Amino acid sequence: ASLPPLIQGENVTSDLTSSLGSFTRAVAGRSPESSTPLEVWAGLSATIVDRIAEDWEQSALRASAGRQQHYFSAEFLMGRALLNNLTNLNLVDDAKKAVEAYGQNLSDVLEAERDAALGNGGLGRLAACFLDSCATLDLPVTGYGILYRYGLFKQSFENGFQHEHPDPWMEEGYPFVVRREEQSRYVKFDDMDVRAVPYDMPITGYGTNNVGTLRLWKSEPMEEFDYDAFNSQRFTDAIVERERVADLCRVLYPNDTTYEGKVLRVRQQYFFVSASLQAMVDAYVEKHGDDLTGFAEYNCIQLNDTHPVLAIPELMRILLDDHGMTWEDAWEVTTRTFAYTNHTTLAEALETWEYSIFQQLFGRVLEIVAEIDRRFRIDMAQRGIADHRVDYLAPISNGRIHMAWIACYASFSINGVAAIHTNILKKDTLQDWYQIWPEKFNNKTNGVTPRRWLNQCNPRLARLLDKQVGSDAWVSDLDLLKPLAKKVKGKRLINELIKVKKANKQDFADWIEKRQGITINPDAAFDVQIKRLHEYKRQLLNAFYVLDRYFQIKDDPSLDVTPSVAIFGAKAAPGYFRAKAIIKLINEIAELVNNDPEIGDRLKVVFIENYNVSPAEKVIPAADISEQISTAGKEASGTGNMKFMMNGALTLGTLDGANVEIVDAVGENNAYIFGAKEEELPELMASYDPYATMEATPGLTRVVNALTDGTLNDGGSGMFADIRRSLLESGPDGSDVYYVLGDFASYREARDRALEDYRDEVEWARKCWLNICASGRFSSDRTIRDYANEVWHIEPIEK
Ligand code: 26Y
Repeated sequence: ASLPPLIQGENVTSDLTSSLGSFTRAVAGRSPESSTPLEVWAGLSATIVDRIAEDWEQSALRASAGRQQHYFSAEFLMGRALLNNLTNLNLVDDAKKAVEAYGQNLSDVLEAERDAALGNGGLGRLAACFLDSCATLDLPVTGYGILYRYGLFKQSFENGFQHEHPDPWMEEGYPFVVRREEQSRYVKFDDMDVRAVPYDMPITGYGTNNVGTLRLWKSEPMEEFDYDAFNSQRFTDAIVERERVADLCRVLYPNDTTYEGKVLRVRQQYFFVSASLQAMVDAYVEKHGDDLTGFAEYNCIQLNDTHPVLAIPELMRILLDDHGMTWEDAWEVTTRTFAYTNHTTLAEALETWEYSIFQQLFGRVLEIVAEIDRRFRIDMAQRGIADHRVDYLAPISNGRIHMAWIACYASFSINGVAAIHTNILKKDTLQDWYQIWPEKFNNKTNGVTPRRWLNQCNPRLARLLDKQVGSDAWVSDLDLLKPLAKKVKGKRLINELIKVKKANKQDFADWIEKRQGITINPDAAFDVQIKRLHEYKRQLLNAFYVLDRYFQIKDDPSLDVTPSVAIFGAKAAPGYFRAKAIIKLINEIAELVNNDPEIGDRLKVVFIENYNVSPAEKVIPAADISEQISTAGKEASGTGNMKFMMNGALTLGTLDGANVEIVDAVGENNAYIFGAKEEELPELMASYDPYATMEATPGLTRVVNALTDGTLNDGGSGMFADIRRSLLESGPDGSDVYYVLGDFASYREARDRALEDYRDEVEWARKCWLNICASGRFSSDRTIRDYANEVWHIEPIEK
């Protein structure tokens, strides 16, 4: 059910119109009529914060009355906020009228907003979806992270190469965070003291007046004026010192999956967990007095991967040093407070820090980690665990601190993010821990919020679902779509679905034409792969298919194939050479294919520049085929796969991550599954000869040779030869470890079959409908309910 407006009918509009006028004049210093869309955005956003302020205050009060959950994450990939809030407050129509009253246009105003890109990809976006679900479900949950001054870099293509540019996302002002000066805390490092100032963002829910909080910490100098320093020759030193402190939060590290032991990064991690824990402990003391033995009855902390794991020794430090607890009591509290989510099986993503870094930054925390290590070794010896195993699992070994091991030891819950991923953790990545503490392990398959990823981004489909369900209740209860599956034979319904998809595709075609000057045919099949660029995600496999199809049409210019558009969106970590090579390769293939008149509409390639949350909201509703083609066992879950399913695109994928559960939900006939399975790969790889495989697969040699035979030009960078080497050469950096050539034939067969099936418009749309109706279990509401009931043990707050 939707939220009743605070004031009914016309009053809401006129009220909103007048506050929009006031707030816009306040931020822009001129009338809304002559303001830019960005200024009207700022005015409207401030209007919204003004409207929710009281509910926000009340919600925080109610939440603090009982047991609370705290979500610690170095990343929150929020995207845009205004439309999300307008929708939740049921104010979209009124806002439209208010904006129009000043001769402005709501969609221009909404498009003026910048994405809050405080995250790299899946892990950060998951945190954002979780906050949305927590607010909607009235759960007492607060998010804690870092207010990065620069979000994830902006990507441009120059000559087909990726270039990175800074993203000063809040430099023109950002109304959705409120500075809470009085909630500041001090964070001490051995070489500097820092003031942590929280900026709180309200998180509205759908159909509720509960408003949650995302608390983002900003680092500032301890004192506004260090008079001694400023009144002496040390003036400039003092200024430099101020900047060093502000540097701490300056930038989001753009690596996912490749770990780098950067001192600044560990500083960021300690900074935000220390400030957050201090605030939590202070709040507890204020309510319950300074005996902290009951802390874990009222507080639970979910660690989003290992990035916030320093919270474990830091809570120990606070309990021991600031509150005089014994080690045993403090450890008891700590081990009942933390729960840990793992997001990867890739070895290169596991965080380990050099001992010397801890020594330099926080000697006391290191002492505590060393004591945890000492007691861990005794504990293990008593359990009869062999010395070499103990050494491998210990918090400190080989001069390094192992964050995942600290997390596994101290947390009462350890979870993976899809069924297959949790199983891999148990049998492989974390097998020793599983043997010792099987009861800690549980699975929480990821989910995505149907508010942003269906209701907001795909209004046409949303209104069709309203009609079928009889209300908008599905928006906060996605399982209501399940019984609609039986309507799949209804001709009228399926025709409406076809119309919805067509209109969405036309919108996307218009958008990309305007944005990048590429013309695409909206009747072609839109085949979409959008995600970070990584070898394991195998954008290369997709690119090879495109190249192969290109050669096939060149061989036989009259070839009758289903017209398709291969759409990519991906950023590569700035230091990840091979990922950047694959971006250049796709851009070169696009150049070749799109400019060949003989190819025409049969094949087009689009690379969405600067892919982010907002472009995702444009392309997902328009997609026909969802590319989820990682090497089996490598993608922990994936969440894009779920967004596509919800919007009626069919999965073309391997049995990896949550794809396994998607196929399970929708049935094999309604997805296109290919490739080696996770359990088959070890044996396949043992005898794998990529060169022989290439030669034995028709057409594949020509594709691989195109990398170096002059067909494609890497601008003299040597990048394409490097890609070829990674596939064909033996040795640790070669041998096609992601099995691209091995899966090619099976992938081509499945994609061909999907494109063939696409020709039967009605049959295809039926499969789409079944996907939409089966997507309920991939709502993050389901995921959050499971966390709340099985791990967090929290209840919706009383209103
Ligand atoms: C340590 C640092 C280099 C680092 C920074 C970011 C390591 C990892 C990450 C981000 C990882 C990430 O986004 N993982 C993805 O998490 C999603 C949400 O659970 C999964 O769906 C997806 O499979 C996984 O790759």
